[in-house]
Amino acid sequence: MTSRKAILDALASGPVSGPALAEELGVSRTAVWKQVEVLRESGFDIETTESGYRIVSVPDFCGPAVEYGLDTPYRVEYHDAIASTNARARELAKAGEDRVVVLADEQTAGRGRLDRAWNAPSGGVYLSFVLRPELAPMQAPLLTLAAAVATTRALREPGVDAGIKWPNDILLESTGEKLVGILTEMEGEADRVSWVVCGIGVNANVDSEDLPEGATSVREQVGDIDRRAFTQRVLEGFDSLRTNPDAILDGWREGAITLGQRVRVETAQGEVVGEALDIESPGRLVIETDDGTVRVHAGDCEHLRPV
Ligand code: BT5
Repeated sequence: MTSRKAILDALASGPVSGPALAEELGVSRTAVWKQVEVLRESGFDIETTESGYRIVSVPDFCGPAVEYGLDTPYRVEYHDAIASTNARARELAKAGEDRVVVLADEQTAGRGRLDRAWNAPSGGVYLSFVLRPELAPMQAPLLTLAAAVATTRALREPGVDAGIKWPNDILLESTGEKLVGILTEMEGEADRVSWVVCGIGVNANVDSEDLPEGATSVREQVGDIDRRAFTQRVLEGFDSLRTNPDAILDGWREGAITLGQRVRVETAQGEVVGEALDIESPGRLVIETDDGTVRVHAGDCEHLRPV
């Protein structure tokens, strides 16, 4: 754990003196003082009282703000603007990092799947986490499903009518407009993932004029949200799911709008049309077609009206 996160954790439960902090964390008093100054510079209002340092207020949206009170051990690297949080997360992954989240207010070269572009104006939540899970590469799609489930739950909390379209787009249930895109990248051997980067782009506090056609934002639906709390819910929700495939699949079924729908899926092997029946590990969609049951692993999915 970074000393910044350790200090934030210690201060979360009330005032602590500099010497007590230094002793608890096994660092010098000067190191504590320096970290407190860094936190002040990033926008924390920290009072020095008789009983020690006390956090009076937390900045809106930055790395330490998301780390403060976060109930899962991630380091958060925040950027006001960056080309792509996934690109930065890949660099960190290649350098051996684990459990880091790259978070940004704006991306200037956000990426979708298949080299498509992702519009990422200021006010969104763009995050990519780096993990080194004990996982076979074949199982990695489960992590993407877990990210979709956690993000959908976090969106439903403030009342956004969000649902998951297979495999991992999050749409407004009533209109089908897109709210969130997810892009997972990984590197590994045949039997073992070396790292996974899972990127989530949420149209949060942005105007829909700044988004492509067919997209909507949280602002447009329910007004602005607290992006700090939202990011924390996503990270905590993801972490509580990610090692439990049954919970991921149940959560996905509960959040999905694709099941029970007539769909057309473009796969590398051709088009599959039929009724989406279920999801199976690690993310296969089970489709009832005129020629029997077909299972698809990947592809672009379109919801069709019932015929
Ligand atoms: C996705 O791709 O939906 C995955 C997007 C992942 C973005 C995140 S942001 C954090 C991290 N860092 C990155 O650089 N990327 C990840 P795909 O299914 O290929 O959808 C892309 C298509 O969605 C585009 O071709 C547009 O039609 C549309 N689109 C682009 N920007 C959008 C937006 N902000 N909201 C809704 N739709 C958008």
